[in-house]
Order: sequence, then structure tokens, then C-alpha cells
Amino acid sequence: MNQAVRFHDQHVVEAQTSFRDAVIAGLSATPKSLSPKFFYDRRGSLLFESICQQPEYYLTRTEECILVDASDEIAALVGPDSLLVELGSGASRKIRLLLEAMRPSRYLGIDISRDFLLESTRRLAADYPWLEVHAAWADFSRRLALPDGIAGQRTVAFFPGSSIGNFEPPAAQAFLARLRQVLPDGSGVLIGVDLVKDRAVLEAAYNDAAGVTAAFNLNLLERLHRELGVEVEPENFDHLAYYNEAESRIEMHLVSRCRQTLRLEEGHFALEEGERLHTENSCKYSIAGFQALAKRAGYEPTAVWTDPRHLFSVHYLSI
Ligand code: AVJ
Repeated sequence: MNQAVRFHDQHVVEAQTSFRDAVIAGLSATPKSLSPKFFYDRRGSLLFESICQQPEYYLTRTEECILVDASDEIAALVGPDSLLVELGSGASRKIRLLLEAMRPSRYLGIDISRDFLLESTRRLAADYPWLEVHAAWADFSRRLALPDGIAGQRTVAFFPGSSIGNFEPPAAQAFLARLRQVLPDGSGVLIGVDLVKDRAVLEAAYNDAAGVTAAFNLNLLERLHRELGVEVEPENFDHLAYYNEAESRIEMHLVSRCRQTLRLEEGHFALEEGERLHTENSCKYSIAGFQALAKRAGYEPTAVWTDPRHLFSVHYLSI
């Protein structure tokens, strides 16, 4: 019985220092922006779990159905005794849908939210005693590497939830190409990708009636306060999410309700009434469009699964 999580504190320093630097760079830019990766402090990770349960947020539910239905086919493609690496493992919930069918020998969860990562991988190790569980606290958008000692094994990189949508297409392609470099021969990528669809369905998913997505967006301001001491009232901002059809993406912004100044030690940043802080892009693809991107990144799109309404897709990309 093997229930300890092997923890790799890989890129701790980078993960910690980059928040302040990124905030200053983002507030100095025109238009002002902050990377969506900073949503995921502990509170943000919990709010995201709650978003996934909102009736309007079809992504999670749909992907889970696809994974359950396809789990045997996925397992057949991957083969047993692989290393299963989950990028942005969060609550490590989706992976449970695949473990029994896939029977990997090792699991590595990588996440930017340290406490959350530890809690969820500990639960995973307790629930699957046959699985060797590893956890790496890392910002994989900055640097991608597998910890020493487990690199080299045939790997499936699992990147669920359409998190790839946070990269704009050229960056998504570059990220997949970099990922390919760290995967040994015979490996593959199992990736969830949200599909282009009716504007009303998309916009409802990012403007849930319970206001959880708004709270998730506004939590970024609370994080500015908690971690950087910025005096900022979340009530002075509105949540804004809409579909930018020309760019095939949902955009999220925080809109300043008044003239106000965000004060950091390094500088003061004035916001006009109505000025936006761009907090997220969530890019949507057609199946063919994503397969073409994967090919340009050096992969062979081997299989794709979708739901009857074509809301979401899961792709298996071979090296
Ligand atoms: C985790 C990036 C896939 O874009 O749908 C959910 C994040 N933002 N609601 C998404 C998110 C607002 C989510 N991803």
C-alpha cells in the first residue's frame, strides 16, 4: 500500500515572484490586463470548482460525459502502465473517470495552486492505493519539465477543461510544441477543447445566474489586496464577459465603475470610469481548426470524441 504523495517543489520561486511582477506589467500596459492563471489562488480554485457545477457552464459536464463514454477507447489507444500527467490538475476529479479503464502506473498532477494540489493528490493517493502519485507545484505556462526520476516513461499528458483556450491560437500551438519536446516516443496528449457555438449558449456559461463567475473574476482584485496589499474595493468593478466572434473567444474583463487608483509600492495605476482590466480569453475552436493547429505543433490527431450537441471535444494527439 502506497499512499504518500511524492511532492516536487519544482518552480516555487518563479511561481511566487511572478504575481507581483505580472501585476505591475499588466497594469502598466494599454489596455490593462492580468493573466487568467492568477485566478487560481485557493479561493479562486474553489470558486472555479463551483463554476463547474453551474447549470449554464456546460463545459465540465459535457467533457465528463465524453470521457466516460470514450474511456475504453482512450485506454486502448494509450495502453496500460503509462505515466499520466495532468496539467492544471485542480481537484483531480476528471482523472478519476479514466484511472480504472487506463490503469497507468504513475500519476503526476501539476498545478499552480499549491495547497489545492496537495489536498487533491493526497485524496487521490488514498483512493487509488495501486497508483504511484506525484505532485508538482509549477507554472507550466512558464516552464515545462517533468521531475527527475519520472521522465522517460511513455506518457499521456491530460489537459482537460479547455484550459488550452486561455492561450491565443499561436501561443496554444507553441505550448503544444513545447509539450511535445518533453514527451518520450509513443506518448500522446489527451486534450479537452471547447467548440465554437451559438453566442447565447457561450455567453450564458460565463454569466451564470448565481454570479459565481463574477465572484471568480472579482476574486482577482481581492487577491491584489490579500497578497500585494493593494487597497481596492471589488464593489467598484463590474464583471463583464462576452463572445468576441471575430476572435472566436470569450473575453472576461473587470470594468471600473468610477475613476480610481490602484496603489502598489512600485507605482500607482489610475483607472478611468468604464476602463477595463482584461482578465481572460477563452478561445473556442472547430474540430477541424483544432486538429490543424495540433498538426502544426507536430502531432498526429488520432482520435476525437464529441457529444451529440457538439458542444465540446476531446482529442487524442499522438506524437
Ligand atoms: C479553465 C480556462 C477552461 O475558460 O472556461 C471559467 C476558466 N473562466 N469561467 C474557461 C473560466 C470563467 C475556464 N478554463
